[in-house]
Amino acid sequence: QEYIGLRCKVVDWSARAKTVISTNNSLPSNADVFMIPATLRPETMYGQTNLFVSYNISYGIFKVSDTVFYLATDRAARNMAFQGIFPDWGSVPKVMEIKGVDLVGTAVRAPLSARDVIYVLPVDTIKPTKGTGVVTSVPSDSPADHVTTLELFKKAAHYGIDPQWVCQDILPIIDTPEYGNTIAPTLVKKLKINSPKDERQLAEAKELAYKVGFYQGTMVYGPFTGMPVQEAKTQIRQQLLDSGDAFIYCEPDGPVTSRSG
Ligand code: ZZB
Repeated sequence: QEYIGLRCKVVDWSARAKTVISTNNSLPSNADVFMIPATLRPETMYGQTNLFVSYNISYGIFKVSDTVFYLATDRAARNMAFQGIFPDWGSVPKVMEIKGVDLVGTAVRAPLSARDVIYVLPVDTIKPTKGTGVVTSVPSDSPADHVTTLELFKKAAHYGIDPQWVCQDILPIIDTPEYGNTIAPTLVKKLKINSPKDERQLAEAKELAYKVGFYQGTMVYGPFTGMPVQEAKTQIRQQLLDSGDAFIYCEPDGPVTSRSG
């Protein structure tokens, strides 16, 4: 599987992250730390509203250069070590660990997002065996992201988050003949999905959203407005790679069950 890893620069750590980082004392004071969501949909990056991390995952911060550090799971870093992303091929330059729960409320700048800064929120649907364990939320085009956003806002107190961190914007990015210009909310209504726990319907909605967006979608936001998604996807991906805002991150095939956290 070939993802792109998006470099989302931390602009303000959550209070808990600040404590963990200063106690740990192994990041230089001038460090730029980037959280790295893995995505297959670069064309939707304009509509990013939040980053999701898992409560239960412990993340690593890895050294890329004297001042640049990436945040992802250990598993993702082990893969990155063999893709020329870190300085020494095959070695994992781990500097410190931080739990997902401590990252919640951190503000990041996400490349291409229409929002200036977006906030990190906790979810429990992230699979530790896929991607980087960090997910960027696009509620206009990802049904799961849309229902998760609604749930987090509705039950902010329960999840221990400030409702102001939940970005409720749904920006039209892709227009489709059948499902309009915000495909995820349309599908969520149509399939009567009420909660992030409706796994079966969400899987169906996800597949439909992928297919319809890719084959029938036209961009309605950004410099590629009017272009079919099939063409714009390649161009936006290339633009992100050329600007250095993203890099290619691949995962080997094979049973994920044989590899641990
Ligand atoms: C932004 C985005 C926008 C995504 C969209 C999807 C959609 P797949 O096809 O199953 O490989 N993702 C990445 N890592 C994880 C993880 N560890 N656990 C759970 N979800 C994860 O899924 C790849 C997509 O799943 C990635 O692309 C990421 O969300 C999420 F409009 O990034 B995506 C209809 C989907 N639309």
